[in-house]
Parts: sequence; C-alpha cells; structure tokens
Amino acid sequence: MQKNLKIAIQIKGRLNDDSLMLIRESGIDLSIGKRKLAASSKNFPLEALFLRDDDIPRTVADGVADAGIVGENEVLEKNENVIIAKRLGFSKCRLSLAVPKSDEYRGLSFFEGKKIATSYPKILRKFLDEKKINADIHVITGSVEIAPGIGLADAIFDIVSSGSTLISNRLKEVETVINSEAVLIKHPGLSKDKQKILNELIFRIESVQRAQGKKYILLNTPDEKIEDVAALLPGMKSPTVMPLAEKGWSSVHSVIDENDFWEIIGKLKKAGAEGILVVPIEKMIF
Ligand code: PRT
Ligand code: ZN
Repeated sequence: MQKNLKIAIQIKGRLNDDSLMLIRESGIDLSIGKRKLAASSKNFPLEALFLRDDDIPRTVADGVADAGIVGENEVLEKNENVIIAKRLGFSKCRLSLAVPKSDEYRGLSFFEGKKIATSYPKILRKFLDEKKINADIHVITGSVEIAPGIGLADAIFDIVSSGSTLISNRLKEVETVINSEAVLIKHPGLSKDKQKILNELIFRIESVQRAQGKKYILLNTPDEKIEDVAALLPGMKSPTVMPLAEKGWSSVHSVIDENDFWEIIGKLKKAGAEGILVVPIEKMIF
C-alpha cells in the first residue's frame, strides 16, 4: 500500500488561495472537509493539513507533515531543519528596514543604539550582527508599522509588498534585507516512496509554472511568407507548419510570451499573417 504525502498549507491568509490553486492546477482534486483542518485526494496520494503559517516549518521539521507551502520569510525566521524543494513564485515580498519619513537617513549607522520593532527578530539579529550594528530589537506581532508613530520604536523591520502601508504610516523603506516568495519545503529525511510522490508533484508544478505567461498562437499565412512569419516566432523548438485546404496557404502554430504579445502580433500582421488566434496554455510538459 502506498502512503500519502502529507502537505501543510496555510489555513487562511495570503498563501491559502494560491497554494490550493497550485495543487488544483497540478490536477489534484482535494475534498476539503467542513472543518477544513485536513483534506485528502482521490486522484493523487496526497493529504493536506491546514495550519497557521508560523507552525508550518516546525510541523515539517518534526515530520508531522512531509512537506509544506510557506513564505520563505517564515522558513528563515523559524530556522527549522527543513529543505526548500521548490520556489513557487507567488506571494512575493521583501523584509525591509523602514524609518520615519522625516528622519534623515545616511546609512546603516542610523540604527546604532536605536530601537527596532519587528515580528522577525532572528532574521534582523543576524543582519545587524553581520553589519556590526548594535540595536535594540523589540518584538511585536501584528501592526508593526504603527510602532514608531506611537513612540514604541525608532524604526521597523517588516514585510513590504507595494509599500503603501509604509507610506500611510509616514515611513520610508531604507534597506531591503531579504526577498521572499512562497516555497515548497520538505522534511529532510523523506522515505523513498514519499520523495517519489513529491517529485511527481514538483514535476506537475513545473509544468504549470512553465505555462504561466505563455500563449499558444495559431495563424494563417501564404506559403511564400512562412519563413518571414516563422522568424518572428521563437516557439518551444520551432513553429509547427501545416498546409491548409486552400492551396498556397499554411497554418503556423507556436508558443509566445505574453509580455511580447502585442509587439509580435503587429509584426506578424505586417509579415502577411491572417486569422490570428491566441489561446491560453494550461500546462507545458517537456
Ligand atoms: O494567520 P497566519 O499566521 O497563518 O498568517 P499571517 O498573518 O502570519 O500571514 P499572512 O497571511 O498575512 O501572510 C502570509 C505570507 O504572505 C507572509 O509570511 C509573506 O511570506 C507573504 N506576503 C506577501 C505578505 C505580504 N505579501 C504582505 N504584504 N505578508 C504580509 N504582508 C503585509 C505586511 O505585514 C504589511 O503589513 O502587508 C503589509 C504590507 O503590504 P504593502 O503592500 O502595503 O507594502
Ligand atoms: Zn503567521
């Protein structure tokens, strides 16, 4: 009997939706029970455990879960014995030092002897030690950004994404200490069977990730223009060219990057392409 891979997922919060979507897009159906503490799959040997993100690194280190999806910031702060198996590319943010907007900032020596409020004391301590800065770390959980305004600290060390929370609290970001994104972590001593399931999961995740930002393009072109049109389409290897029922015309298929989309379409039309169709790609498997 094959054992299931137990994967820890944030129960609610910023990571929950994207984590579940990634699993679904990997073709894994999860039936989530009413109380939403655990879920199992009928079409893949996987079980999900729903936890607070702070608890995920330890749960994976202890082997209660075999793997987990969590912010890299939590992995670094908790410093548990886990391995990052795959970077997932969502929930991107950074951990930064910020000071009151009105303060003059000339460099890290600003923090010498100052009080810094944070929920990430270990990451901050390591950074300050490396930079040989002596500062007082004041640990608070939640609403760190209000600490300078109410006189609780001189500066903060917190997660920044768009930067609007800092602006609305009259703070400015002065040093980025780490960049973070959601990561798939695993227990260091996974059994062979479980590692095999994890490998299959990673293979599927990579196929989904590869397709992100890519479009499948189909177009018609007079045969004499095939070369000009094909030169504009990088494709996975080279574009697929098929004859149309109408003599002297062909259909060309390829994959393009969403970012290059409008530029390429304009060039294709100029080169003689007609009837251009652009469709989303769900997965790309090499
Ligand atoms: O309840 P639980 O403990 O599970 O959740 P949580 O409240 O600890 O975490 P949650 O759900 O808020 O975030 C989970 C993870 O998402 C974090 O650990 C990060 O890895 C990642 N992430 C990405 C963020 C942000 N972006 C983010 N913007 N986590 C928090 N924020 C907060 C930040 O604390 C600050 O208050 O948003 C504010 C800043 O956002 P901007 O856009 O105004 O700069
Ligand atoms: Zn948390």
